Amino acid sequence: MGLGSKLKNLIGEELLDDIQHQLKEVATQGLDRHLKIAVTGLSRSGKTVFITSLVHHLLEANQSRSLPFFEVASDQRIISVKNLNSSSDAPFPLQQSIQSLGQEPPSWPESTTGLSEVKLAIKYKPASRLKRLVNDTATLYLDIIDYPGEWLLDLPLLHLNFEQWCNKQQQLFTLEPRATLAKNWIAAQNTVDWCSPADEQLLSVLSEEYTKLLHLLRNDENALSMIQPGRCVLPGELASSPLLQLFPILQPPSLSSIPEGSMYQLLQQRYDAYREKIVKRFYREHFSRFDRQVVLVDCLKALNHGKPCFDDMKLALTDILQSFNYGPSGFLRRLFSPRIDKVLFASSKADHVTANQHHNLDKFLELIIQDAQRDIRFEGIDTRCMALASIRSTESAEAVLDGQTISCLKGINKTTNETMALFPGEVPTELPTEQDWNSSRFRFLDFAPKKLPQTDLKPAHHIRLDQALEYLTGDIF
Ligand SMILES: Nc1nc2c(ncn2[C@@H]2O[C@H](COP(=O)(O)OP(=O)(O)OP(=O)(O)O)[C@@H](O)[C@H]2O)c(=O)[nH]1
Ligand SMILES: [Mg+2]
Repeated sequence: MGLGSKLKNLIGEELLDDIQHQLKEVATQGLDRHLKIAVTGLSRSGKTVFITSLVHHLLEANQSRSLPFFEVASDQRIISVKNLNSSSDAPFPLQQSIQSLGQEPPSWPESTTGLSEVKLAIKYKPASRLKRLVNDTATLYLDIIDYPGEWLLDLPLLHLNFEQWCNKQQQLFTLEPRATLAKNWIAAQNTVDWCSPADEQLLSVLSEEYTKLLHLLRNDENALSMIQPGRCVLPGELASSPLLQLFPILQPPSLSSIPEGSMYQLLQQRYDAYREKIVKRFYREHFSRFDRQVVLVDCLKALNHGKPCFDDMKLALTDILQSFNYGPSGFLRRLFSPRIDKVLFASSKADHVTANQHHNLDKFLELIIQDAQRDIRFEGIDTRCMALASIRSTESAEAVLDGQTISCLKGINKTTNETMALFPGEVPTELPTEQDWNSSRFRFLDFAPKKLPQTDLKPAHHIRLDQALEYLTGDIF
């Protein structure tokens, strides 16, 4: 009997396979690993706060006990975590964000206007005895990037040509409140002959008006998500570039061929250049080769702003996630070949509801991302939905109403700065009815942050951040 068969008899086939697999992994890769996590989310969904909190907790993970469900930390196997940001061209403003959350009074970090990255080296003791035979310690190099949520909406443009994009936008602009808000802009568009020679002056005026319209659609009152092209509202280093003088034609002429030098052709060329030079470059440089993804969704915003906001958010997220298209034949895979194997859908700001509503929040999140999630699962990628708060800003409280004890929240109102206790209401687990949408039933308040200490972090400073980390990275340690 050969050695292999003897071992198989001794320890069983499954265990032997597992050992062989681990040895092979160690032999081919060593113990150190690189992991790139893509943090995805529409604007104001909580990406920067998530990254700040995650990194802050990780940097303290060898001494604080703030991540009980993150096994490598709770087993006290983290030796040290180092911030490698000094080697980066565009370092994530971690100290600035931590300081704004730790000052008196604390404030949320500013909305992101450009790209930045975090690089961490996490040195730890491997859980597997076998791996420890090879080496006592191992290092996980973790890369995360932060960018304005608006830029994410450009991703779906990569697989639409100008004509297809115009058609999609035309349908979108028939929906309310978009149709009414865009009335003047649509009327101005309709007076233009798109086959006439390009008039740069006119295009500049129309694109300026279009940018103003996009700002109106996404403001706090209208809260729409499907804002394209994203760089028109957040240009970053491209401010005043002619590439951004771009908008869809809502009544495109029926053309067998596009007249040379026409208005139509110029817009089409700008659209193509925008896709090639800006969108494709951004995704090639920053979204290629990521391994895992977090999709942050502000479900409570969708509930607060009613059905048009919910529908628009659902559409935007589905479009974005379908564009990531995780399957082998997906267009992103063909372009950039990411190797993604796990996607965490997280409903951010779970501290805006009472703990007994977290399960509902998970369910409601599923309603928003169900189409995208189905596609991703179909490709064999592991997904999970989870409600979390990167920085917990409220405390649980109880109140007695008509002899009944009800769960409440205590926190500081973000707008008025007043401390208040309130019953925030229930999160539905099914799609609200027309009546529910119209009843103004959902009014979840935004809270100011609670002061975040520089050291001595506690589990009470977040909700489920540790579970998110365990899901995203736990298998590596
Ligand atoms: N209570 C609470 N509020 C949060 C939390 N995370 C984010 N917020 C709120 O959401 C706002 C937006 O969070 P950001 O992290 O800046 O969102 P973002 O996705 O980076 O936004 P852009 O940079 O504009 O794309 C914050 O200013 C807070 O008001 C959280 O964990 N708890
Ligand atoms: Mg941000």
